[in-house]
Amino acid sequence: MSQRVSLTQYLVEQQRLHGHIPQQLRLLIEVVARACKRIAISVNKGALGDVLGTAGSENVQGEVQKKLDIIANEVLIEANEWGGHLAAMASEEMESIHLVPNRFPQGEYLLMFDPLDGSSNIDVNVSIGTIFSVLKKLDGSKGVSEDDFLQPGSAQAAAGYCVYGPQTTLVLTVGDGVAMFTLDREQGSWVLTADDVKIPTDTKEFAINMSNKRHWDEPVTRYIDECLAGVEGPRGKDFNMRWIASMVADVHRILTRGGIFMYPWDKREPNKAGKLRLMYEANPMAFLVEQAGGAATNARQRILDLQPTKLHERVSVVLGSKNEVERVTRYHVESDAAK
Ligand code: P6P
Repeated sequence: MSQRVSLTQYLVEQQRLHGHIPQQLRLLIEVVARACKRIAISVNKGALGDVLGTAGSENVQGEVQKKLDIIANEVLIEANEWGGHLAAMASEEMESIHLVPNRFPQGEYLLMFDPLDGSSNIDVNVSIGTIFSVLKKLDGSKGVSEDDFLQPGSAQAAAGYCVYGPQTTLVLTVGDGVAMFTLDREQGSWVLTADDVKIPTDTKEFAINMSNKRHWDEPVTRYIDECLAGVEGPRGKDFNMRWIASMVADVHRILTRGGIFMYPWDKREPNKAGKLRLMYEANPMAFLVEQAGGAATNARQRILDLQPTKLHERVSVVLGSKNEVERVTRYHVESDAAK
């Protein structure tokens, strides 16, 4: 990519070419991108800043909050409150929605985020990230309530993540393909480094937490055992495994070179559909993956078709290279039909 294209130039060009990035959405994306730059500064401080370790509190998920979870959440709230593009926000770190205070102009968009995904990796210097999803407020709805957020992932206006790794990279879709922007630290600007990102339809690389194997449902065990059987087995090829325990990093690898990511339902907590959250993890990642030619299901249905019933709803996730996701989904459908 010869000529450097900034995030703003990219968004203006997308608006000129495709006309579906209204001013408010463009401002929203640029504000979120600026907040991610601010979070990256805190992440990169590590032990040199007061950002490592736990905050001594739990979030609505019952998870111990890391200091950076809270810092990142506050950065996103403060950055997005005043611009006039939002009506409300929702976060993995907050039990209920956060309304834009009346002293600020009210916008028409709803922003959801996991401010710092992969927190268990913070203290060991492994890639982590921020995930965000954008919806429009339902037409004609008076005020804003949690119900306004309960829209299927197919309604998203935009989605993306920022991965804080060897590079700080913002990955974005507004419904017309996937683009990647690398942070130029000297200039402090986002530079377009990949557009029209495509996930290969086949892969030899799977990502799953193997330590949960004894808890999996039969179709998951069948699929992974076939991968492990390698070239002598039914797949006729050897597979590699990766598990970073940071969804953002695993998805970034899949967007970059293909693969399949699975966090399926398992017997440990049978009443929970899965570990990952639908509104601000599965939906934005599913939007990105589909826009890059991949697939994303809950092992039976397309994730973007799921009708949410509550803000912090959990879901089983199978996403990545289309042919592999379809195979896993088929195994679940066949298993259900045989019951
Ligand atoms: P486990 C991080 O906590 C996260 O929500 C995802 O980013 C990641 O894929 C998953 O949980 C890791 O879960 O059970 O392997 O620690």
